[in-house]
Amino acid sequence: MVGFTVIVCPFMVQKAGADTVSSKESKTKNKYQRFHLPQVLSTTIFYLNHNSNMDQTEIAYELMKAAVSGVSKVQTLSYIKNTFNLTEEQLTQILNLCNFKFKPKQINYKEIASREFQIGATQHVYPFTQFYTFNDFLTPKDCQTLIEESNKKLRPSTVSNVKDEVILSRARTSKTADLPYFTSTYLNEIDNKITGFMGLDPFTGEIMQTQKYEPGQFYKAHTDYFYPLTREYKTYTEWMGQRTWTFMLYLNDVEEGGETYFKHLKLKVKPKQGMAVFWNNLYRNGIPNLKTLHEACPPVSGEKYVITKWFRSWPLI
Ligand SMILES: O=C(O)CCC(=O)C(=O)O
Repeated sequence: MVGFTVIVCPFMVQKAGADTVSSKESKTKNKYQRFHLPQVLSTTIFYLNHNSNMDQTEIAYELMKAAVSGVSKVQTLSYIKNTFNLTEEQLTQILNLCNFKFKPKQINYKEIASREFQIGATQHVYPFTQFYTFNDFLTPKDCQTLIEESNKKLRPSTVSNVKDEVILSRARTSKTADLPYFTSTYLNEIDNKITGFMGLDPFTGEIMQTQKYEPGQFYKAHTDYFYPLTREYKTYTEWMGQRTWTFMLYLNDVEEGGETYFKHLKLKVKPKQGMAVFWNNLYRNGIPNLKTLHEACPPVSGEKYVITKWFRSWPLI
């Protein structure tokens, strides 16, 4: 268990071997790996635009990019309406152009949970909780490139709220950078690598984000899933549904501190450059798993950069 400070870990650690990858699973992975996401996005909009003028098409493309990034419906629509100064009617027309899928009647959470990862993935066994690590997922060079990319775009980190407004919180003092795959070939390659590794539908993935912590900065205990039966849940899950898997990647070693602490698993993960940590936020039946509650401890000395990519339960396109 290199790279971990385990306070008390009562459960076994298990390596996932190549022979555990079923042929059905491999086919699913290959099917998804064929996608080139920016291309799919522009092709989709191209075929939808035959009834619209160029301006509408461009606005619809902007809307679609925000939506597939994982931005909530309420924030996306208000951003598009205000930026392009649209009436309600124009907004509706443009939204219709995107031809988004509706929420499926049933979501197959068992299928989402049924991941078999490539050789080298280590499963940390806890009852009913899927938690894994993978060393050297990215090279030090890629980590450095992503740090440099992120440094150009940092903004204060925000927290979720009912209206999905930009809200800062004393519980989260880090900085965030958005890394959308449709803005560069390089980011698309990295994003594809993550999505291919997870074997999930690429359009269930939110865009990658970097979180940067300076000494003393933190993100207090939180869950990545949205709490069902709350107004906030409705806001964030109307498009793309509940968060399912979290894929997290440490971009640098941290001199001291900066661990990710899963209090209910009694597990403290020490950042290690290139190492991925990924877990299912839900039980296999789709019910949120409180044991995935975690916090980002403040670095004591040295900075910390981590990439997060969240997956959802259904795709819009
Ligand atoms: O930085 C970490 O260790 C955890 C990050 C995190 O929990 C988040 O961004 O949701």
